[in-house]
Amino acid sequence: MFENRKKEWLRIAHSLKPTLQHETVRPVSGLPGHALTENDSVILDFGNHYVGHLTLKLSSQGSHPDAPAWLSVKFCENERELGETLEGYNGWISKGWVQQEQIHIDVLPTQYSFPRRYAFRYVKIDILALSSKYQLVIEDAVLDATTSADSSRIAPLSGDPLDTAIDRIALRTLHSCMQDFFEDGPKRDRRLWLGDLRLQALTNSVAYQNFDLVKRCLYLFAAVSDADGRIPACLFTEPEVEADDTYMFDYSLFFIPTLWQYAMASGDQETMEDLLPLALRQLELADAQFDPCTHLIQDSDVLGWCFVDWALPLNKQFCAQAIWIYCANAALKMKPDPALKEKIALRKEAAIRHWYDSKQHLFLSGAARQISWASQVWAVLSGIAEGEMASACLNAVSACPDALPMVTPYMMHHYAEALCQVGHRQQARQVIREYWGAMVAQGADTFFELFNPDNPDESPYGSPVVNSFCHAWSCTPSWFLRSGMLNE
Ligand code: RAM
Repeated sequence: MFENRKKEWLRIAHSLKPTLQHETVRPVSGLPGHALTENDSVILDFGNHYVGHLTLKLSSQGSHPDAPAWLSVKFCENERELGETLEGYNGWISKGWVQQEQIHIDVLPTQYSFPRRYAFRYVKIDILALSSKYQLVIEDAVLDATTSADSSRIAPLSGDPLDTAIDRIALRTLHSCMQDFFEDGPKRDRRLWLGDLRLQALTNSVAYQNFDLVKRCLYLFAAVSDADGRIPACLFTEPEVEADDTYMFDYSLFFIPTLWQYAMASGDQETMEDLLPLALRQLELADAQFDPCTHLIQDSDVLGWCFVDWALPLNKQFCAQAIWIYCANAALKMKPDPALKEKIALRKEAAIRHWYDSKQHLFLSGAARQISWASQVWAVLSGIAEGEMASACLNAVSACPDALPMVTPYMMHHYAEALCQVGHRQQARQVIREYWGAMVAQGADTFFELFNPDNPDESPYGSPVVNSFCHAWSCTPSWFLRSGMLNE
C-alpha cells in the first residue's frame, strides 16, 4: 500500500534535512590549573545541557611520556549521574547507552576528538594510568554543540520566576532534542518516536517554529510505513532510513493528530492532503482490534502493544479505546465522514456502558477493572467523558489513593491538558509548577524521561542509570505557558 508514493515521500524528507547550527562551548569550571597524576579525577562543567562532540587538548609535563595515558571519560546530563556506576546493572535495556568510554593516548601533546556525539553538562575524567615519569595536562576542552533549533526566534518569558524557569528548561530540552530530526532523547534512544514527535511539534509550534523539521519527520514516518500502510512506533535514520520493528497501537494512530496539528500550526494544507490517506489508513488498521458486536477494543498483555505511560502494571484497554476515539476525532477535523462519526459514537457509548462506574465516577480498565489516572485522563481527552462527567472523574481519581499513578512527564502532559479541557486551568498550572517544578528544585537543566517525585529511582528499564535526563516529551510546559492554554 502506498508503495508508489514512498520513494517520493523519502525524497521530500531528505530534502528537508536541516543544516545544524554550531556553537563552540568551553567549560565554565573544572579545568585543572595544574598537571594531573595517576588516579586524579576532574569534573568539567559546561554550565548547561549541550549535545555535540568534545575535543580535549592534552599535553604532558615531566619526562617524555613513556607509557600511554589511559583515561576513563564519563558524560553526564545531570549531577546525579556523576555518582552512578554500571556495577550490578542487569536491566533489560542495553547498558551501551551509558555515556562513558575509556581512551588510550599514545602520543602527547595531542587533540583528542571523541568520535561519538554526547548529550551532557558534566564530563568526569578519571586518570586510570600514566607513568611515574610524566603528568597529564588538560589544556582545554572544546565542545562543538549542535541543534536545529533557532534560539533567536524566541524571547525569554517574563513574570513568575518558577514559571519562567520551567519554560527555560523545557525549551532547553526541546533545543537539545532538535537535531537532524526530533530525537526522543539525545542520550537515549536518539530516535524518532511518534509519541514524542507529537508533543515536540506542539511545543515547537509556539517556540522555535521549525515547521520544516516537523514536516520532515512526518514524511520520514510515511516513507517507512509497512506494506499494509501501518506506521511504526519509531524509526532509524542511519545508515539508511528504516522502520523499527516496533508497532504500538497508540503511536501509529498519533500520526493523525500530529498531521492535523502540523497543518493547523504551519498552514501547510498541501502536506495534509498528501498524507491524509495514510493517516486515515491507521484508523482502518486499528479496526481489526475492535469487537464488531461490543464495539470494544481487545485487551492484550503483550508489553508495549499500546504505550500510554511507562507504568508497567498499567492496563491499557480503556486508554486504547479512548485514544482511538481521540485520533478519529482529529481525522474528522481534516475530513468530514458521517460513517466515521457514527463509529466514534458507538465506541464512545460502549466505553461508557462497559467501563464507567457511576458510583465512583471512575472509568475502569481490563478484566481486573483497574483504576488508573491514565484512564481518567484519556476519558476526558477523547471526549468519552464530557461536561460534569469529565470533571467528576478527574476529581474522583485525585481522591482515590489506590489509583495507579502516572510516571512520565508524557502522561503528566496529558493530565494537565485534560484539566484545561474541563476548565480547571488554575489546577493545570499548579500541576506543572509542582511536577516540573520539583525537577527544577533538583537542579534540572533539562527535563527527564521519567520522574516520580515519590521514587527517585523510577525506571521501567531496571535502573535509572539508563534513563534519559533530557527527554523530548517533557518539553510541553512551554506549550502550556506560551500558548495561553493556562489563562482563565
Ligand atoms: C522509550 C523512549 C521513547 C518512548 C518510547 C515508548 O523507549 O523513552 O521516548 O516514546 O519509550
